[in-house]
Amino acid sequence: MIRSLIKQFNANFRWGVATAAYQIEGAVNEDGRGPSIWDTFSHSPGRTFNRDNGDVSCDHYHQFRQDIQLMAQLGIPGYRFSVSWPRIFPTGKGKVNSRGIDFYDRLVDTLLQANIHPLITLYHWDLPESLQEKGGWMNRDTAYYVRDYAQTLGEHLADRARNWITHNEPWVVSVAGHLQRCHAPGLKRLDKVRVVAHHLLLSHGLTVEAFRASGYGQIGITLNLHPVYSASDQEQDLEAQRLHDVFQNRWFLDPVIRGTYPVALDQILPPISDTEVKDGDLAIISQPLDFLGVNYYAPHKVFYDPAQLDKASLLIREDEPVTAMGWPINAHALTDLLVGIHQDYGPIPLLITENGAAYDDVLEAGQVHDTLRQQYLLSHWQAVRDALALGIPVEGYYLWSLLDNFEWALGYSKRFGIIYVDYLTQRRTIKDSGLLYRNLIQEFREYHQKSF
Ligand code: GCO
Repeated sequence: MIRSLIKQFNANFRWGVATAAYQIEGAVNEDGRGPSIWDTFSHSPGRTFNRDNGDVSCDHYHQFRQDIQLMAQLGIPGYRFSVSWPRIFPTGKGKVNSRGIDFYDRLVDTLLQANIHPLITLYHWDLPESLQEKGGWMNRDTAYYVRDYAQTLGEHLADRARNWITHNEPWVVSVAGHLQRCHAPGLKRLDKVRVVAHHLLLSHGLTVEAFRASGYGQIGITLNLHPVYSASDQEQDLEAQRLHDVFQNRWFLDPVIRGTYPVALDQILPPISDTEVKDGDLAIISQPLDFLGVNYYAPHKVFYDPAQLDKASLLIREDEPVTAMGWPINAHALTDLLVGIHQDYGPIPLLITENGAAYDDVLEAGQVHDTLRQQYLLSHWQAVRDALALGIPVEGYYLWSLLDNFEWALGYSKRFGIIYVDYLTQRRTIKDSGLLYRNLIQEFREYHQKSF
């Protein structure tokens, strides 16, 4: 099965795993790190499951050598991680905290010694709390502080780390953080949500510009994208499909790749003014990228619901297979998504920067038999193969996640790792899915060695 699968992946295909700083590092008060909005949010009553927070998490800040050792043991060639901005600038700007830089220096060096290539996300949601006090993403200045922070990281790491992602899922930051109140900073600002998104995108563009000027390597952005299907072929459901696609996907794809906001966005969200989108902003936002990062977990099937901003609600049938997140499992939709992006947005190289599944894993006699996760992964690797066979330029796949970790508002209740973490002892156990990934990568390597 695996052998026939890997033939479609060329020798340069990048296999990897992904994590994010606040979800794994812990050590929130160490070496001069400042507080982030996720510290504040997770320490506020009622915000996270079980009042869980990232104070200790997987303690990766101290355990990173062991974690890299585990990756090496599995033969994983690529690692996507994010940098904690408040470790570098405890208040978001001003004087660099060199102990923060030192940690990522050690991390990158240790990865390279193990022959693992870093892919660094600059912003995976942990805004320094001091900047939130000045309006956070509602304040245009934040975009410029991102660029300065990014530039600092580039100066220190780009001699060794050559692959960068500006943002992870700016849709989630905008909507979950500033409309639905379920993520930090926990606001409900319908009047500001488009401004928030715009500032996120502006910071992306400014960072790309700075990295190009300094020659820091390859850079792209990661979006959470969902192929959208209609629950029926009735006119109203089709309208819901169209608007949901604009809201969920095109709100971010269009400005980044085409330099425009979709016109239909005005039907969904209050308009944004010319003083907020300044002349030249969209040109900055839409500079050519080296790749588009795609996070894919599940499709959205929608029906017409006039109560929603985008006139769409998700339809999940009771008998449909879902993961522990309640997300429908549909690997074919990943192929559809990749084909659709390619058709609509042109030949930009695609990197799958996240894909994976949560299940209620059980650790028994030192093993985790996560059969359902293995099925999920296999079917999604096949879906990537199918896209490659259709000529879609997919260049890599980063599995979410290396470790079980802090799943944001859901705390430690959801396990996404291919490595099980016992949070009491910090003991790691490779799950069966980890062994499957090892086999895939090993077969891939052997196949390509033979073909040279
Ligand atoms: C996201 C983030 C990850 C999540 C993962 C599972 O997509 O929300 O990038 O941090 O943990 O996607 O929900």
